[in-house]
Amino acid sequence: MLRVGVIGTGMIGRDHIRRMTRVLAGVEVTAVTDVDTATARQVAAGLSGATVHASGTDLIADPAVDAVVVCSWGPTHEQYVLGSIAAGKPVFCEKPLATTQQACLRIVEAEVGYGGRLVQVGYMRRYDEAYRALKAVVDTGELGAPLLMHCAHRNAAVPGFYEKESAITDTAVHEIDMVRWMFGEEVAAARVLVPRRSRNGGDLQDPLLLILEMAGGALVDVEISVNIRYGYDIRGEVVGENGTAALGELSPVTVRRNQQVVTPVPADWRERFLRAYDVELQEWVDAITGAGVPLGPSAWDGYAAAVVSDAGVAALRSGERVGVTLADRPKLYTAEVAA
Ligand code: NAD
Ligand code: ISE
Repeated sequence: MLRVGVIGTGMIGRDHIRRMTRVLAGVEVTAVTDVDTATARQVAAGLSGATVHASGTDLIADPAVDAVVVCSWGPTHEQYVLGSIAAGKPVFCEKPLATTQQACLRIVEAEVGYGGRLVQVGYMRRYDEAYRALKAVVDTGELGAPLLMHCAHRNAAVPGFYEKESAITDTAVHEIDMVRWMFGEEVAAARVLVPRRSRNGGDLQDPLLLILEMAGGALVDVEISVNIRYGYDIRGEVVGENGTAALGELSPVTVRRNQQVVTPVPADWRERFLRAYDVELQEWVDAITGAGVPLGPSAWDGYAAAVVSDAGVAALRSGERVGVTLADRPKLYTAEVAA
């Protein structure tokens, strides 16, 4: 049984605790912490015998914690991931790995210094049935070379702390990771086009159109709309030389009634990616309890996503095309996405 400590008991922290205690096998939550101590205590009250720690640092040091799950706000991730590496404990960190590429590189360097993989980043789309099916089609080569991918990432609404750049650093960062994985190559450059502003978004520039140039020449466009009200809608279509392939409609039911056809749209990411998060964390638990090494998105993937995300932010600010330059990839990550 893998004994996990969870840092951050907000929305996704509670959701991951629910799945680790009620859905997944081979894992128990033995410790929690949150700067909002009342929330952590409330969550622990629903668990059998979980310790509430005063800080993430205390939780990492707890001998009853074999592995750490970081679900606190992005700017706190670096500290807890570095702390886990220093303690030699596997750490699953929600995206983003850290909020700057420099911080991500420090994590990569710490892991390389440790001499083996300990870090996995929460890019759960790689575990989604629809994305996996889409990648399987692309990998057969039956579409020919991929030329374009059209994506839409639509949120019904976003929280108050969401800032101008969050559309790229917090939201489109999922597509940034996904296209590196989908095409097995790095992103070479980013551009951002700014359309007319939605009145639903207040001061935010919403929507945005992010254009990614892949190293192999394919172009990816990502519509990022984060106040679209009608629901949480994730789309993706690959255009190849001989055909196209798209994520399917995800609702298991369509209702025809009163001269209308109604297909439900998920409310948010918890509903849309429910199964993907389950598979992601179950595979992580199995890998850690098995060979002791995580197999999912690595610290290098987290770093690469941060560099592209920074390029996207620079492109948004300047209106220019911004190239992506990655550091040399350490040998520890050589089996990863080809440059
Ligand atoms: P949230 O605000 O609901 O929860 C974050 C929690 O972290 C809060 O309870 C806060 O008090 C706590 N916290 C902040 N600083 C802390 C610290 N130093 N130590 C301990 N606890 C601390 O936010 P959320 O929506 O749950 O997001 C948390 C993280 O998960 C973010 O990095 C976010 O990007 C990521 N996330 C990922 C997905 C996904 O689809 N993979 C979805 C939502 C959120
Ligand atoms: C949130 O943090 C997530 O990661 C969701 O998957 C994404 O859709 C949302 O835009 C982010 O704010």
